[in-house]
Amino acid sequence: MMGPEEILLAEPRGFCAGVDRAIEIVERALAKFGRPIYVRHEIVHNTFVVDDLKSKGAIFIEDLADVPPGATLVFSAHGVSKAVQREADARGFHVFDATCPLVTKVHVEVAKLAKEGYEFIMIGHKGHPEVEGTMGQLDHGIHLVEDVADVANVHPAQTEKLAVVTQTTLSTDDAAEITAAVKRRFPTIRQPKQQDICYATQNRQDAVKLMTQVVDVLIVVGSPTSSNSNRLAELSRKLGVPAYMVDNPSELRAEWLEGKQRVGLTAGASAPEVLVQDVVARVKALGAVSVRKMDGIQETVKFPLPKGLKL
Ligand code: 2E6
Ligand code: F3S
Repeated sequence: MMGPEEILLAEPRGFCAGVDRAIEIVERALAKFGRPIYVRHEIVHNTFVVDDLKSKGAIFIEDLADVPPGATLVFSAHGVSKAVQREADARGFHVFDATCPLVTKVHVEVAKLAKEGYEFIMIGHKGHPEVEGTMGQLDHGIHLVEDVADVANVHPAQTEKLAVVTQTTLSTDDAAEITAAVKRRFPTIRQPKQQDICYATQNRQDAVKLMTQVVDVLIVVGSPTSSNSNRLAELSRKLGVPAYMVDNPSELRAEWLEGKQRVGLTAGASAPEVLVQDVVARVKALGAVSVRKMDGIQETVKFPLPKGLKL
């Protein structure tokens, strides 16, 4: 059976501005305050990133009860609920908030409209920390729908003031379909001026769409917990191209590439480029001779660091 001949790299792929910033916050906190630095939840959903920061002195916890008094604490890029924020304040931790500014934007919108009397339909994945954080901006009046079927089962207290919000890393196609169902049930519902799905999610999914027209198989570098990475593999499969996720290059299996000439390679927004390059080396070792970058848009988004960590 023939092995791979060509590798096509998706553009854009890998780190987004929110992930860059979140990792930088932990690194700078370590440099400025010394180890340990406590981080609530994986700073981003990537095993390599988390292990690297652990080796530098970060301690990852889920429960604030595991943070000693007086410690420095970083909130992950996915954001936190008001309850978590309050608890951290009450315990007097020195907090740095690595919530992606595009997640914070959704939190701010929810808080603002809630003051005006709005209730919300949130489209997202139950149990995901971003969904917990966004829903936890309010103590009531925010109703989660995960799919079109859920839309029939939400029961807001009133329908005059309703707004829709979403998780930032959804499948753009699924979100459009669910939003359409929400609008059919609540025709006057208010939508955000600009969608909540972030630029990085949109761009990585657009790149995979283009790529599936020319590749025989897609490899996605990303951890199993990463929502945006999972959406890339899922999209490829939906478009008829087999896709596999690898958390690290050793997970790549030769049989996935048997009989596949062109191998597409992309990475979720939390997956480091070193892992992509290691996968390239492995696919080359299996026979690929050329590596080509797809054309794609160049991302220039950059977010400032929080006060107290700037150089
Ligand atoms: C924060 C918000 C959105 O699982 P998900 O895709 O949300 O998270 P990561 O850590 O894989 O990606 C970055 C991110 C952080 N996305
Ligand atoms: Fe932010 Fe989107 Fe990245 S919400 S952390 S820019 S995937």
